[in-house]
Amino acid sequence: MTFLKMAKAALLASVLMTGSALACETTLRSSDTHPDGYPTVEAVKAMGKMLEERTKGKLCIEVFHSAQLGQEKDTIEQTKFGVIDMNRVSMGPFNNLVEETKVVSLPFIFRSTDHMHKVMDGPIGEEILKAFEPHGFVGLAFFDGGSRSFYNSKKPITSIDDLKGMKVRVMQSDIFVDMMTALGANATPMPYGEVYSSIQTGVIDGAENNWPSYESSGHFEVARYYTLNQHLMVPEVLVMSKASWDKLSPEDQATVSQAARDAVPVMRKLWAEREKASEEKVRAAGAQVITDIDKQPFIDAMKPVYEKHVTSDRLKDLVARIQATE
Ligand code: BDP
Repeated sequence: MTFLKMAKAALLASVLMTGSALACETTLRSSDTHPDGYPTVEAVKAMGKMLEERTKGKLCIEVFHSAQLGQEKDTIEQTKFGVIDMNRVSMGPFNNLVEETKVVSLPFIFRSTDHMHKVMDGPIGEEILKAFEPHGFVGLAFFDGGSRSFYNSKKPITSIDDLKGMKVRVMQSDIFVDMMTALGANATPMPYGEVYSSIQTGVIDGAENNWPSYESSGHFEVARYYTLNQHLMVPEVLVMSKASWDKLSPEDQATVSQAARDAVPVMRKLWAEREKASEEKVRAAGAQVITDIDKQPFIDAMKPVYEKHVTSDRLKDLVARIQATE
């Protein structure tokens, strides 16, 4: 063996030992607030595997889960500036930046999961993905965020009246603040990572989220009353920093785009399984679930939220088209 061959063999051995991410020419850093094993985290990992195979080890993804890179609002900023390459976030914290994300963050805008999938998989979804670009992001794909319901540490919520005066955490977007105000509650916008201790110490009475988040965050341990009123169905988005995107060749950009889209069915399957498993887990742990709830008064109360936020022709048109989607 020549010296060069020996050096190459040693290098290969060390690369194999230190894991595949390092073997890649470029490793994209992707952020997620959720813990390892959560459907969004696993879907981006699956996308990374596809990317590594399809680019023959040129491009890989490393997922920094559990908010290792920060809370969503901060990581969105960092993604804009290319400090983070990719980010999987709820569209809520994007509302004040990318106007189009507001329409899919409106309470009761979607009639069902099927309706949401039709909209997000179709031309409206494509338009919303494109809307990220002028703001420094490339929209890659949408993931499911389930439907969000109220939970709290005080009492079962069986009607709007029970929410009156309650301090409820919402994601950082004006839409959600106005939604709570319209329901007579006190909205407290704060990062996801602060919710558990804020409920525990009584800073807030509760929050709202889907089954997997209610479960994986441990919020069910401190807020055991969960009311299945399903007021929001906010899709999640996987974005790439435009700065990182521009460093890729057109071929690699196309491969990234396709791998992100191919991760969607993976995500949806994992999501459906996790929704069930999370519900079972929190019920078994003693969460009190209120399923007998009339949603109509909640829907009716949202009129001022639509009036305040759906003002431009662009948003009016998007809302009308979403509502008309069968
Ligand atoms: C979860 C979303 C996550 C949000 C979180 C929140 O998946 O992206 O950060 O809600 O409430 O459902 O902030």
